[in-house]
Amino acid sequence: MSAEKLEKIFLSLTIFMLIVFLGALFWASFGLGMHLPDRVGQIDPTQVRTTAPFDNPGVFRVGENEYEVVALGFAWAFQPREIRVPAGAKVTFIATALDVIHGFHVEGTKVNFMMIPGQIARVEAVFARPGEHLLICHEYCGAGHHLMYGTVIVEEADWTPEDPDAPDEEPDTPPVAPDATPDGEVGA
Ligand SMILES: [Cu+2]
Repeated sequence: MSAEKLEKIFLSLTIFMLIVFLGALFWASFGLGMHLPDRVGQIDPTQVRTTAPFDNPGVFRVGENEYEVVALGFAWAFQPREIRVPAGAKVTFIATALDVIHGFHVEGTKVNFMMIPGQIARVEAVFARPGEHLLICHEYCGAGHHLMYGTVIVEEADWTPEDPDAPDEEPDTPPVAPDATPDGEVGA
């Protein structure tokens, strides 16, 4: 085979691969909806605890079917540690870190971003099905990195935080009568 022909084959292969890679990029961003977190703003990283909204981390219902999660990452925990939202709701994560760079990844979903001290990250998500997801830090952040995790609990679509029938309101064990002994005998 002549050198010229070999060259043509390699050139065609190169162009073909470039098209494949570009296609993968377009497919990921437009087909799967993957994109970088919005650039929302910056705050003084030493004043995070006293700067709104991070002075009050938590899960807030902000609309009919809209929730806002104000989250903090620090060595080595997330605040809030448990995030509970209904399926199908629009959930906006607003997050930053207190000390070093941490990661915020909700397993099995596209929620995946870095928590950088003072840099505000904002990510919108909709959890389609009820279930429980592990929330993990995926940026190595020190000796306790492997202990840094939380939980995202996706409730049924009709769940609301005020719902008295919500599972988290129910006690795990039935109440025990005050005069019952461990053997089940009623006090004499
Ligand atoms: Cu970490």
